[in-house]
Amino acid sequence: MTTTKSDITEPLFVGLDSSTQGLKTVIIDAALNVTGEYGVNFDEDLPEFKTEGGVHHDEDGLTVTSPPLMWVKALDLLLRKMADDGFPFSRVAAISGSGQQHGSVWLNDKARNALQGLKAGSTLASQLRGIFSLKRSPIWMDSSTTAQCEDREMMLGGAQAVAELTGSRAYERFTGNQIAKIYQQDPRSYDTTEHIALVSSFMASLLIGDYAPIDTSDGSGMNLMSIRSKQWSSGALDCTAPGLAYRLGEIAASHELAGKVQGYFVEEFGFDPGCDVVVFSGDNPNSLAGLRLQHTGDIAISLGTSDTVFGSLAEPKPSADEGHIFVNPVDPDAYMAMICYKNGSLTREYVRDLCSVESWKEYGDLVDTSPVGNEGQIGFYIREPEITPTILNTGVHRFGGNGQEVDSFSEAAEARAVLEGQFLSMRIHGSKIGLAPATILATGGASVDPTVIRVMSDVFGVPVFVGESANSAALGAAYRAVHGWTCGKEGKFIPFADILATAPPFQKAADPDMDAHALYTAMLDRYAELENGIAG
Ligand code: 5FX
Repeated sequence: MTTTKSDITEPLFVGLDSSTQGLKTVIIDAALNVTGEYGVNFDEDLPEFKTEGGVHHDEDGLTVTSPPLMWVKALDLLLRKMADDGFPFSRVAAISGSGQQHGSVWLNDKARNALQGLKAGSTLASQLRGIFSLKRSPIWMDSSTTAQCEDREMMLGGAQAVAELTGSRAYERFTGNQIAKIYQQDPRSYDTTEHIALVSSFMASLLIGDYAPIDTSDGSGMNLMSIRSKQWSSGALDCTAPGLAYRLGEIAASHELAGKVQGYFVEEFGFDPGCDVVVFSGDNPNSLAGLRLQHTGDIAISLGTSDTVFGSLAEPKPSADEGHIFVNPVDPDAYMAMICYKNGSLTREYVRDLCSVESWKEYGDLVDTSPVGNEGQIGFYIREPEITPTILNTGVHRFGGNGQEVDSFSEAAEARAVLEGQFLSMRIHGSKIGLAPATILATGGASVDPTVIRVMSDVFGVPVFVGESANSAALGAAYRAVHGWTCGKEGKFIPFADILATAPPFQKAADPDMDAHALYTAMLDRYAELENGIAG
């Protein structure tokens, strides 16, 4: 780790987020106040790439890619917007960033020289358009690599063995399986590739003018890295493609410094030459930092189109059946776990529409007319094929208090069943991957609803806090910029909690009713049994 020195008196810290649909930035000061935000939308601001939602879907319905040059142009445009707004680049002490997880950027043997030799006076894109050995970067929405996943699990001793080694069973979107597919189907492109970056490490590479390392946290989303040794696993590399360790390069802890911003940004935009670039990471790890989940037992439940449950944990407990374990992005000795549900807010809205209510307020009042535990009635609302656990049969399954399947519930029971079912499922599947909440931070649209928060708090038996999640990945990257910069300055690892000491606390929204919690605990086995039955 390089020691840093900065003469900047009122430092600013920049968090960049290269997400699927756009490139955003959140800027904070040393007291962690947000002082500015800027954004570029790929479809609207860069229409020449003809993306929809930032991506291209192939006709096979499985292959999904994005043009990596678009990400370069987006950085040009974003910095230009900031310059036009008079942004004080010279005050930036450190930058870190976030990238959509799993996506990869394939660079040819001209890339390193081009990155190192950038000249002020013309755009990044005009100088870097020739550096890609693949003009279409595979991204996380791609699901075309089932054959490669099957091979990986067979060669490494099964799904659970892959999960134990890399943190997750083989998933189609994970980078190793994407690399294996490209090596098998397009060996020429693989041969002409000198370096394979993640979206996160690629964006950092632009800033430092060299290949930036992949961080251990985003590296955990590749099915290639041992989550325990935090090094590439030779077994996992061997069943992917030859010569891969060289192409992937270095791995670094997420708080380490990747380098200084290169001269191009100093001359072109007025950055301080001492401005540090802290290693970039994935969007989910950055959200963990942005939501300040620094202690074991700090869990966030994000209630969005898809629901996500994630949090910090001390010991990894990988499971082939659900979720992912990543190395923790703010504590190199800890881990984070994450599970995702496809049936989130659209499913809750579907159930609300089944009940004759006009608003979420009326829906909440209706839920309150059915007792906690719903008199043993349990419902499964599978509008979309579910991934946690895998339930491919869509439909609604309702079970009466005696365990018999029934055709309908009263409206009040229906309204309550979807909420209780979703949180019971999160409790069961979260615990299988080691998530044991001490507190929950609820984010996303439905987190403003007091009834939702009450059921969540009672099911888990812990207090629930509420917080902002808009731009949590970019904000997390800005926090990590402060963290990495401080560690660099001190020449040692500083706990992330020390960095966040001045951040305003989240607001408590519910304390659990422990009698209700006991009732939910008593329902867990029956819920799991019924769920097994419908999962088949
Ligand atoms: C996580 O595993 C995912 O695939 C997504 O959340 C992407 O990171 C979105 F960018």
